[in-house]
Amino acid sequence: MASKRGALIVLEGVDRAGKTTQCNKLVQALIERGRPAELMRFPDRSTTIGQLISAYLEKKSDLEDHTVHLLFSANRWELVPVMKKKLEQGITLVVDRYAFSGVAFTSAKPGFSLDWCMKPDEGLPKPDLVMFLQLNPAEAALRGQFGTERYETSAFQKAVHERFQQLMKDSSVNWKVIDASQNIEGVHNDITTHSLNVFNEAQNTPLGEL
Ligand code: DGP
Ligand code: NA
Ligand code: NA
Repeated sequence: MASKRGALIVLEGVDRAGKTTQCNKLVQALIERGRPAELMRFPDRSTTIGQLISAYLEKKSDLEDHTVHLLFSANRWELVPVMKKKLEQGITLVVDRYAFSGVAFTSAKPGFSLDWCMKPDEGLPKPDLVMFLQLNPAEAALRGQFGTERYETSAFQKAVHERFQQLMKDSSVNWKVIDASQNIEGVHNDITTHSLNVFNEAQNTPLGEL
């Protein structure tokens, strides 16, 4: 019998909610507790598909909206063999954005249903836990200016936030809402508690599929 698998833990949220900081801190906290853990992020801009996505986000290229949606999904799919291998080796993956960002961002564009947006990600490894860093748009605005990448406008982020609220109604996904208006350590404590709670269940049940 193989040793126990790692947990698949995802952080989601609108831009400036502090996901990247919190992902890094969670990986460190898990390692300090003797649980092997690694960070992943989507989009992974290092692959060939990731470079197409990166150029699109930096507005160096334009891509048709359905096309870019499928590229983001393909970027997740191409990493699935690596993800499965690490999880089987007992490594917990802390993932900065996943399929839920895919659905929330594309469905915030006119003419895209949630259902259509979810299809390409059907069958991806299902996270044991998805934490949504909740920050209302007004508080997010206090954290400074948006960058210059595509999607980084308050109107679009507000639409994305609404789509996430829709997605969180899906009880087949283990969503936890985190109050991201707390200070960094407060958010970190909540995230660490939820993550440690998920280990027993994750290690005794097979990895699911979206
Ligand atoms: P980040 O590197 O985390 O800042 O993400 C880059 C941007 O891409 C961010 O605005 C969120 C957006 N994004 C992430 N995943 C997807 C996806 O699957 N589809 C779409 N359309 N946008 C995404
Ligand atoms: Na960004
Ligand atoms: Na990302």
